[in-house]
Amino acid sequence: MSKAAKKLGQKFDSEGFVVIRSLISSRKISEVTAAYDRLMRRSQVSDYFGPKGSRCLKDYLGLEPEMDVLVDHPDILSVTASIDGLPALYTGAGALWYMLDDVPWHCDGRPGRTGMPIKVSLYLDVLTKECGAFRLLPGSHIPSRSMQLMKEFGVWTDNRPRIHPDIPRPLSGEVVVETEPGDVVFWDNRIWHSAPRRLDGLGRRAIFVNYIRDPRDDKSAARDLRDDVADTLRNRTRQFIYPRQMATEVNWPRQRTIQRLLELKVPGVIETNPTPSD
Ligand SMILES: O=C(O)CCC(=O)C(=O)O
Repeated sequence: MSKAAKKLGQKFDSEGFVVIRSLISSRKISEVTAAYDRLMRRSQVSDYFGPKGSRCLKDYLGLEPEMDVLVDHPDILSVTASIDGLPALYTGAGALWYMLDDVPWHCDGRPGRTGMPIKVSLYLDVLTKECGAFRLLPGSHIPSRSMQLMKEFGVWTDNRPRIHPDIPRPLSGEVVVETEPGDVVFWDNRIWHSAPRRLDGLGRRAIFVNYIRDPRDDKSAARDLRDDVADTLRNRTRQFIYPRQMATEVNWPRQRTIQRLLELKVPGVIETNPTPSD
């Protein structure tokens, strides 16, 4: 592993995130943005983060080739390989969001959970400190710190862990991640994070893609990966990660991921019956 990759992995492990500037070319971002705008016509209003009419689309693969290639983008996978030594595995989780609500401070899942999640965010607009930029608390992905935060400042809201609204903002130690289209944020999904809505009344156009580090020969981590995917699929309309069409395309990073997921006996890797075209 190169020195730069080692440094990146160390930063990710200690702080819980890395930002790679201009990882996706501006040409690709224009194509992805056009695909996003078309896809979001199928999105539904979601009150998951609040009542302001944010929109979300979960099962979006297989509808727009430009969006499909993003989950197996070689540059994204190569950053995950720098973090971990092996490319991370796409789990079928993630979503497209048009976020009109403030995303409150929270962590995804139970504070203190173990696991090896890497979440990727791509924001399709310029997001600044004053207008919609992502926030996180470095180091708060570490299970003991996460549990401590929950104990000191947390509250369960609708069964979800959040920082109590009475704790003064900005939080001590929070980092604001300003981004431009093409920048990619890699973050440990256990980290505590938030994002304010934009001030101009428009939504934050965001793409989130979830991966898990390759469990190698750790049997218990492989079981966690299978459970994680099974959980994701249970909450989806579709019961598979890759639509059949995507699984048959010549795309080496994708074929490698599929092969590895099958080896690990992950459920629902490929669609068994193709979706009728609509
Ligand atoms: O809107 C964002 O940037 C963060 C979204 C979020 O909280 C999540 O994906 O869990």
